[in-house]
Amino acid sequence: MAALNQVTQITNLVKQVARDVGFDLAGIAPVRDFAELAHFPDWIAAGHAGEMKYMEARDPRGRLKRASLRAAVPWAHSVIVCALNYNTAQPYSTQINDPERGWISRYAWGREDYHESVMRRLRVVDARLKETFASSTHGVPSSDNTSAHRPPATKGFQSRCYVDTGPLVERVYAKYAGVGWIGKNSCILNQKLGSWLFLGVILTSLELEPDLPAPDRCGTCTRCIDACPTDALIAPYQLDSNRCISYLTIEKRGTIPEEIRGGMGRHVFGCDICQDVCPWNRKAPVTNAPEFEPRPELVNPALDWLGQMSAEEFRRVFQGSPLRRTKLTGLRRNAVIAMANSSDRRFVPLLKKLEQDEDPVVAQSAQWAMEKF
Ligand code: B12
Ligand code: SF4
Ligand code: SF4
Repeated sequence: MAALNQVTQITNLVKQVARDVGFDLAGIAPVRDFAELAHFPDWIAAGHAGEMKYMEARDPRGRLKRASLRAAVPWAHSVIVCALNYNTAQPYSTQINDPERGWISRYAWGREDYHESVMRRLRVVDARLKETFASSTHGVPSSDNTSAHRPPATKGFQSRCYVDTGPLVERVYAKYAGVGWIGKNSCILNQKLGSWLFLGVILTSLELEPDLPAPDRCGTCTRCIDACPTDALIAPYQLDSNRCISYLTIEKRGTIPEEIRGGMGRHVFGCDICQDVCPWNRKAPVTNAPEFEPRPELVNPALDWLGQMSAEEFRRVFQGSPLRRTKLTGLRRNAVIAMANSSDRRFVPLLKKLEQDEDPVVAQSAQWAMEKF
């Protein structure tokens, strides 16, 4: 009973510290092979990860690491899932229609990359957990962690923080930590906060008190599936990355297949449509995190600015920003495709110039754009 009380105390403390450092939500999930994870190997086998080879990482026995955290990290017994709201008081992409301007996803308007914002907070929670564990009687102090007679959960303390890169499908663990349900657009939605949430996780060897999974509140709605311009949501809860504008504009290197370019509209980095149309985001509150304050030039940015950007300007403007991921080539390629999709003839002189660009990906995209004009 005494041990149970301590588990409750540590669990409550973890959640309190998570709130203190600015997380909007925090919950605990046990480490299990949840039913949703059975879909992961099928998703990989169907090629829905596109060129994101890191999604296919396998253990020495050939098992997909992300399909089973239990197998990939046997010492982990609980996952602390934290969520940080990044919504700001700006219009949705579906409310804006200026042919000269493109769209950068809502999550990338701030000064700092979310990996850093979330990780910084996770580390504080983790440090507090370590401190508390060291001074508590719950589990075995590290000097005694070689005992072979202890149950695994108390064999010394271990923990690990991840934002994106851990061997787990974060959204499945977020569901079982009660943070939100998995929507038909495959995003985590919270009843009060909507889906403009970043996730971060701490794996721990402690058996913390789990939360209840969040119930699915999508009901009969299919707005996200109907609104996706490239039909990337091939069925409820199933996304084919090869068709997703977010993947194409951020992760895909080289040229983008011609047949899908038309559906990309004026998106130059990421895509928010399947969240913009979601009724649960209609009244989504705004974030308290100062680093997500939008930089005005990135909200609905001018396409000619992005299309002509130099390497030096790219480095300066996007220092510390998530946009570094697409690199200068990717951003200019995307801007050229967006110019073609805008059908605004004012871009013709610039596109003619870009047809001769020294970057072959940009030049090829500009030639295609000119053919469209
Ligand atoms: C790879 C990746 C992508 C890829 C693939 C997306 C995807 N849906 O898988 C791309 C580049 C397209 C992408 C896009 C985006 N991403 Co992303 N991405 C990831 C990453 C690194 C892995 C996701 C993953 O494991 N996918 C594998 C597939 C199989 O998982 P899944 O789609 O979640 O599907 C599960 C369930 O839907 C489930 N399922 C549940 N019920 C049912 C029922 C049936 C019948 C079936 C078949 C399946 C099923 O099965 C799957 C699990 O096996 C995670 C971080 C992480 N480590 O988890 C971030 C993450 C999911 N991304 C995030 C974000 C913010 C985005 C974007 C919004 C960014 C943007 N604005 O452009 C978009 C959203 C697009 C979308 N609708 O999902 C956030 C999501 C936060 C949230 N509120 O949900 C995460 C968690 C990053 C983070 N740390 O905050 N992303
Ligand atoms: S992010 Fe855009 S392209 Fe990807 S599934 Fe959602 S609406 Fe479709
Ligand atoms: S738009 Fe509708 S179906 Fe899609 S995630 Fe939101 S509530 Fe669910």
